[in-house]
Amino acid sequence: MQMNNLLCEYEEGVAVVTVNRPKALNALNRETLEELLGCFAELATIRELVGVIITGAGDKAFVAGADIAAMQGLDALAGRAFGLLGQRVMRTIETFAKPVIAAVNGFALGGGCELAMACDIRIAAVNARFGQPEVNLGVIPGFGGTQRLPRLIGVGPALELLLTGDMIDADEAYRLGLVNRVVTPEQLLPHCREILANVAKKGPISIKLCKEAVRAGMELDIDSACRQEADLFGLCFASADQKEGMQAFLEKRAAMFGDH
Ligand code: CO8
Repeated sequence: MQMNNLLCEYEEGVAVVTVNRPKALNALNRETLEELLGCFAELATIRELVGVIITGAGDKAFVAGADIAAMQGLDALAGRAFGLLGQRVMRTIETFAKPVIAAVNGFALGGGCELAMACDIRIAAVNARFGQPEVNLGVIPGFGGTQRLPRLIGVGPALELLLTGDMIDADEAYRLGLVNRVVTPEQLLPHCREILANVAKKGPISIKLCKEAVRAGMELDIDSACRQEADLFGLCFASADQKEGMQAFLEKRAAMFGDH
């Protein structure tokens, strides 16, 4: 697939998707969002894919938001359509069958923070900065930020970030639970790869169903979510992974799972 705004490298089970508009601090315009959809559709066809890492080109920004220049002239209908496109991208990532890690290497603002929040795991470099500065621009977050931020860090801290538009550093993002870990810029991609190398050793069916149980369950009431967990737990017993995983444990050897 020909892409003007993304780099997608695939090697040994790991895809690294880099938003590549460094002159605009990797801001998301319509074409970039459409390329993200296309890229994830292609990645979904790679059977051995263990997981995806999303990062930004250059050493300054992960993604500094939706593209303000591209949004400036939109009317209400076009603004809504742009928001819906961004939301579709975030949902595609959130419901992608394999784990997706955000390697946040600089500014993650507005749509960039929303992109990071749609990923399953967020690792930040020490120079990362997070924020939802939409109120500075006379708008509100439109790629799911008003929903994912309170779900991730709680309503009070989320509202403070959303209502002030203030930027926070990586340590504060860690303190709030917005990122899983803070590492040096040099460690960022190697650390994300290490996480996926660890995932690669696990049962591929369990990984897929575990993500599904959490992602779909978070939208349900506790009884329905637990019923769904029981269904997915049951499904594991129809897999070769469960037979191999439990047999290997009892035989005191490492499990040999199939392809991811
Ligand atoms: N969109 C377009 N261009 C951008 C963006 C952006 N979000 N961010 C940076 N750029 C461009 C700058 O215009 C500049 O371009 P040029 O060199 O041509 O002048 C270049 O990137 C470098 O930026 P700066 O010179 O500003 O770099 P600084 O180091 O001085 O500042 C900042 C870095 C603090 C990140 C600053 O660029 C900034 O504040 N950027 C905007 C951040 C922002 O407000 N993001 C939120 C955007 S709104 C959003 O994401 C809403 C999502 C939902 C939309 C729903 C649809 C309706």
